[in-house]
Amino acid sequence: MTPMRLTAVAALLTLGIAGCGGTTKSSVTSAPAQAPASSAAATANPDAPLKQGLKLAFLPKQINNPYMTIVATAGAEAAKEFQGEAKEVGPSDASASSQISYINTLTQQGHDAILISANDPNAVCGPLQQARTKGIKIVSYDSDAAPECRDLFINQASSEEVGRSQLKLLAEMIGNKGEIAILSATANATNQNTWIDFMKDELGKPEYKDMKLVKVAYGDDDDQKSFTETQGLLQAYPDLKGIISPTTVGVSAAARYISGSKYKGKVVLTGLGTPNQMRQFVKDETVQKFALWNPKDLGYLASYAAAALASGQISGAEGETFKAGKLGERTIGKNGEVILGPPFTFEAANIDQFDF
Ligand code: RAM
Repeated sequence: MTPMRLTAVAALLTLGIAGCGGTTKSSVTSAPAQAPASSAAATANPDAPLKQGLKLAFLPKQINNPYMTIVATAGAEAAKEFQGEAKEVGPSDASASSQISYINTLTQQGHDAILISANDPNAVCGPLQQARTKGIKIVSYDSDAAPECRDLFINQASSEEVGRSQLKLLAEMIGNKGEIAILSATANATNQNTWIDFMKDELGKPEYKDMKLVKVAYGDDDDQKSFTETQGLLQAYPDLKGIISPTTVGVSAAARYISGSKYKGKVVLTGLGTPNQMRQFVKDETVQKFALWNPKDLGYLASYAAAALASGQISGAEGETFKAGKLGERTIGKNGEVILGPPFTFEAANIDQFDF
């Protein structure tokens, strides 16, 4: 690894360690903040050692998404550090009910913890509750399940910060003027929907009065559908000035479409992408700037959180702390949420320093 790359990775790690206060949409807009249900609260012992031989299972939105693979692979590496193991299983599509049978199977197999990026906050709730009655700890990561169905949510960044900063990034590049559209993942995805609500809220500020959101389209985190939806947006809205795609699948498919079309150089695209998927589109100047966090750190942190829960170090209550290996000590915030750190903006000047 070159010194430059090391510095950049260190910077991303530091961003992760520094963390930032943040709120989920539910704690901002919806009524009573409810503590995650946990019967272990009274018995959590911060000095308990991490148990050895823990069996963790990552259940991503879908398995054929490079972002999800990076997260789960890093989670498995973390598990080795505490002499445990983590596997990844999951559906090939991100539809609302696609994870249910996997939760049921993992429950029967008797894992110590299930880590889930939920395709729908409520569809998975019953099966997750069922798992909890068997003593299995539930950690949502990336995309939350309904808070009453999990012990902890490991959020990659403050949801509010992600949503507002995505809108600001696009606004800067189009001079705060013109029609914009969003190309999202699935219509039920907790994370994208929360971010989009904050984008809309940001758009309501006076400085964006000359910008108009004309459409939210859904590519379902399917590469081909995202590609076709991008084409559809550009044809239906000829005055479109910018697109935000807050999904690694969506933004890379949209970039691929735009790079080979007459819209290249005319329509600004930004969103959340992995540097490896976006590099060629930054190099060919289809995309100037996009954002993300370090997905490896997300998987690593989620594994340590699951181990701390399964070892009785924490119960999921606000204010509890646990040690997350090289990421240091972490504190549980409101609604059982632990935040990894702020998003990071990638562009031509820094993209070659990253390899994920
Ligand atoms: C996709 C998924 C994931 C999201 C990233 C940014 O890979 O939708 O849930 O967090 O994009």
